[in-house]
Amino acid sequence: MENKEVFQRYEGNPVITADMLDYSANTIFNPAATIFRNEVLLLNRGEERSGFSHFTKATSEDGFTNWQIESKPTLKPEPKIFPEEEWGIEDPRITFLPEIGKYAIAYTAYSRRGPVVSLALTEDFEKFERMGAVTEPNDKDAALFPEKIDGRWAMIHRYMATGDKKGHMWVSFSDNFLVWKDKQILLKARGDGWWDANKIGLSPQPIKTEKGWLIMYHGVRVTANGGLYRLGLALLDLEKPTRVLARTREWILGPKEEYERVGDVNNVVFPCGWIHNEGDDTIVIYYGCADTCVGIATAKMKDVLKCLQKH
Ligand code: BMA
Repeated sequence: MENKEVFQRYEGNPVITADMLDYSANTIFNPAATIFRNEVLLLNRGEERSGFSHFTKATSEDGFTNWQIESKPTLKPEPKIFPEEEWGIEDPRITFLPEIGKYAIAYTAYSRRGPVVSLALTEDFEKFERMGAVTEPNDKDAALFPEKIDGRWAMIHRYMATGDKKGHMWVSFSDNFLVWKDKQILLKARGDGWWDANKIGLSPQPIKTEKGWLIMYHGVRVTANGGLYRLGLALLDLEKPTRVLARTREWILGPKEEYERVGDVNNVVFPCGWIHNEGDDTIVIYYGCADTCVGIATAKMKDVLKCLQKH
C-alpha cells in the first residue's frame, strides 16, 4: 500500500472509556479537539442508555495521559428550546475563530425530522451561545474554516436530499453564522468499488498548511456486514477552498485493532478533532473507536502532505 502506516496508534489506546465517567453512560466516542488554555481539550460524545447523546469535556496537559473528565455532561440536548435536539446531540467539531476570539462548535442535532447541523459559540467551554439549527435535514459532519474566505465564514458539511443514494461533502458560506448560502459540492463519494463509495463526510476541522487546507474525511463502504468507516485526506486551495488540489486514492487509517473492530458499531474509526503541534510538526488525531471509546493516532505533517503530493 502506497500510504502504509502514516498514522501510528498511541500505545495507551483506548484513552477514554465509559467506565472512566463519574456518571452512567453507555459509551464515549467521536471527540472534537482543540487547544484551550495550553491544554488539549476534547469534547466527547457521550451516549446515554436512552440512546441519546450529549457532550462531555476532557482535558490533558500532554494530550495523551491524565485526562481530567468533567463529572457531568458539559452540553446537553435542550429539546424544549431546540426541538431538533429531541434525540440528542452528536459528533461535535471545534474551530477556533481568531477574528472574534471564540470557538465555534458545529454538531449534529438529531430528531424525528432527521439530522441537522447546529452551531454554538464559546469563549470558555462553560457558557455556550447556542444558535440552534443552521441547515435543513439531512445534514451533518460539519466544521467551520478558522478564517473568512472572500469576506464570509465557510463551513463544510454533508448534505443529503431525501432519496439521495450517495452522500457527498458540500461547502456553504455565511455572513452571520445563522444563514448559510451558495451551497456547492466539494468532494464526491466515489461510488463503484472504491473504499469511499457510498458516503463521505468531513472528520476533523480543516487545518491551514502552507500547501493548502488539509482535510481528513471518513469514507463509508457498505458491505454485507454493514458500513466500513475509514479515513482519507484531501487538500483544498488556500484562497479558493472549493478547488480540490489533491485527494488520497487509498484510505490512510482504517479499523484494525480489536477496539476499532468490535464495539457498539463494529469497524468504525471516526475522528472529530485533531491538533497540529507546530513545534515537532506532529498531527494528533482523536477518534471514536467502534462507537464505543476514544483512541489517539499521530503522524508527521510532512508525511501527511507527502501522501497527498502523490495525487
Ligand atoms: C455516522 C455517525 C457517527 C457514527 C458512525 C458509525 O453516521 O452517526 O456518529 O460514529 O455513523 O456508526
